[in-house]
Amino acid sequence: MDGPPTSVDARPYPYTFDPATTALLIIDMQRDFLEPEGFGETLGNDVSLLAPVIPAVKSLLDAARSIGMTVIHTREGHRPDLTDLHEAKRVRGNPTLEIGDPGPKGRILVRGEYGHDIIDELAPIAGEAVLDKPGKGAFYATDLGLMLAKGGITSLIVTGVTTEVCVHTTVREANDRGFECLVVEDGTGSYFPEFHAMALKMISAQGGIFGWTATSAEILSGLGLPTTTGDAFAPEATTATTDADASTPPTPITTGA
Ligand code: TIU
Repeated sequence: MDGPPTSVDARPYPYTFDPATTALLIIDMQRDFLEPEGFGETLGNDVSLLAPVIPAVKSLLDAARSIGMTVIHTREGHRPDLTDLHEAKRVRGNPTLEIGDPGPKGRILVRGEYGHDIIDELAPIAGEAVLDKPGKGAFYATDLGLMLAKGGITSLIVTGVTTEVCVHTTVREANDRGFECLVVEDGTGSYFPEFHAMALKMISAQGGIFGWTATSAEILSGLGLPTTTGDAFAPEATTATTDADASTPPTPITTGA
């Protein structure tokens, strides 16, 4: 990954970074949020709205793997004994099933359950960190800051769900810790399209108050990697690649042990 810094067309102006000191941060692409009968659905959401995010995240995951860029997957969830679950979070939203209740895909938002894990399309492979977090932000009650410092990471390319909740919280946390953040427009998504659009605007407004936004195609182009489409806003048409590596078991990082 030696060479001049990478420059990506972005909002509010081009984002310049070194892939060697950048991590692809994939926020909470879990069955509990993207598939029926999980946490997202218990909150009353139409989880099918998040499916269009998957190809863009996959294209960046494949790109990061191909150039050896650091990849960190996060998962929102709780210990089986729920000792890390605030009462306020448990009852909030009057869900049809509460966190910890048994559901068709296992206990809702509990670590180790099928529904809590990352969707098959984006399954981590060996060498990629999997960071379990009890809150919305990826820095809260985790060792993410320590991991990034140890890896010499100063810049984050942020993808995942949902834009205005866990992605935004994490980007705000990252800003206050001195990280540069590029949020992927088609690689993030919300149950509320209007919140997604506004959340992206909030990041790049005021000269980039929280960072930058760009499409997955713009990032791939900046990295000198091929995209299958010239239409930056068509995530379903971005590069599809093999899932051959997806069966390799991940290296879980359990925080707060
Ligand atoms: N409900 C919602 O939009 N999001 C979450 O609860 N967590 C994440 O965003 N990951």
